[in-house]
Amino acid sequence: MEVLLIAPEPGGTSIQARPPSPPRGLLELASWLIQNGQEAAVLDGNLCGNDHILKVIQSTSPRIVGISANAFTYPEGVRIGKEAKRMGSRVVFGGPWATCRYREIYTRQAGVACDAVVRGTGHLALQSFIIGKKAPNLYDGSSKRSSRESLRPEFSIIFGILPWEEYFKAHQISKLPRPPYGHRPWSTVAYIGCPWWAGRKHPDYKPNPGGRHGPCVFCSIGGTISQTNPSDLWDEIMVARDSLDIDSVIDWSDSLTPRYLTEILSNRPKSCDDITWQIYLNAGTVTEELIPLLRSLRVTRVFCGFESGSDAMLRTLNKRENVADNWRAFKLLTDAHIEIEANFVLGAPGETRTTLEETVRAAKQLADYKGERLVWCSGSPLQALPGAPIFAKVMRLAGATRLRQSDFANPGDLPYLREVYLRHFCPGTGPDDLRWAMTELEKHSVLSNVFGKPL
Ligand code: B12
Ligand code: SF4
Repeated sequence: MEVLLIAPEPGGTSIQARPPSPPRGLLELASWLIQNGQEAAVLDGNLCGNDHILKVIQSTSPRIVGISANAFTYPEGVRIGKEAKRMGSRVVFGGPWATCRYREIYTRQAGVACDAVVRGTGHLALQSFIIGKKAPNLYDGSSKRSSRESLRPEFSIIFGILPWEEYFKAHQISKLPRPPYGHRPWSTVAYIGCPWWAGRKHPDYKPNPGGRHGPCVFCSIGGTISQTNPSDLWDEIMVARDSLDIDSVIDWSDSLTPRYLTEILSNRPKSCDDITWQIYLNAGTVTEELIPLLRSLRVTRVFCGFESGSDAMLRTLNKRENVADNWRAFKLLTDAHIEIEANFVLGAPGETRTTLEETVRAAKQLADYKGERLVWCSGSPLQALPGAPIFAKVMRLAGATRLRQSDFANPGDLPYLREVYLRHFCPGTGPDDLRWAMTELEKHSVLSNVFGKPL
């Protein structure tokens, strides 16, 4: 085999249960390579297990192994990379963790678990790696820095469906499973990036009424915006419906804007009138004018990061919305019979037991609105991920204590950073209070996990 692209299964058990959601980045890369005459396959450890991946590497000896790494899958990626190198493959890392920690990864793993690291969009850099050429965002130690390339070449996603079929065959899936609650969804990420990162000149940028600019402090997705052409998006959905019998779309884009949603709706082919959607929205974009658009698009569920029930915490997080905005968005969606998944980020700098209590009360107020629980309500402790504004602050503190920034190549250090963070930024609270708030918030969920059994 020429190129094997791998999404490792994360180690540990802290990951939320979700229906199989194909690793879109890798499938796009495989699709791009195939359209350019190369042979490529994708294996997903979340479906087949990492040990199976190791067996496939042993039996097929791919010339190139590409490993996608986020903060939670990187350690397992290193384990797979080491084995692949031992078997004689050339190994390249990419993905969100690799993008942020490329130099540290290379310094520690070159020759052991990898040969190069790609930052940002992978298509052209991966192709360069395969043919032994250089690319600005392909780091192999020969230059001091690597750029964070943001080029996502235009290519037809219809052809891109090919590795999807192969992907499902490789994992012995003939149809996408239907979760016990909801529809049989197709996963898309139509709008990559966020206007809050992109800056004032971007057409979707919305000023912060509080006067501050920049992204939410915990957000690491970066600013480059890449928006799928809406008619290509519908083409992809139609192919997925015909070949995999999907009846809905989950779009994971963090910031689908009203402008882009309007474009999606106005490009909808007649034959897709019955497709339902589950999307992420910022509470601030949910207005009375948006509701008819959401209904026409048949949006059945909205994931909304309300983040906190305390205005002070929302300001610290640099959210555009205050508690009243969140409440207004919630009522508009609920009155329109759209289900809501409410998420809260706990432990922002300055969080105390009192602000956590405000959040728990706010969630109860939402759940009590129509006398029903929320379809999903959860809180997660703020995690300082590389690339997020809060990360630099935590690293400064960590550097002053035990870790140097340059050492930080191992996501195993994240719990340590959390501890540093809580001690310095949240002296008024601690892990016990956070656990208490998480348990209280979950009580307002209908489901025990997002697509799992009702409680
Ligand atoms: C969709 C999504 C999910 C989905 C589907 C994941 C999947 N199977 O792909 C679900 C809900 C399952 C999910 C789960 C989780 N996710 Co998630 N997810 C996303 C999201 C919104 C979009 C990812 C995506 O598909 N992008 C579109 C594709 C085209 O881009 P891409 O994947 O980045 O790939 C491109 C490049 O990165 C690069 N590339 C990627 N891999 C490789 C490999 C090689 C070899 C090369 C050369 C290049 C390369 O090239 C690709 C094409 O340009 C991102 C946020 C974002 N906007 O990126 C978070 C994000 C990736 N998730 C994140 C996290 C933390 C998680 C969870 C741990 C959450 C949790 N606590 O449960 C789990 C982990 C699950 C797992 N098994 O790994 C973080 C990772 C942070 C970090 N620094 O590592 C992100 C960045 C969001 C954030 N900032 O918090 N996630
Ligand atoms: S968390 Fe969402 S709204 Fe905030 S900066 Fe990130 S993508 Fe944008």
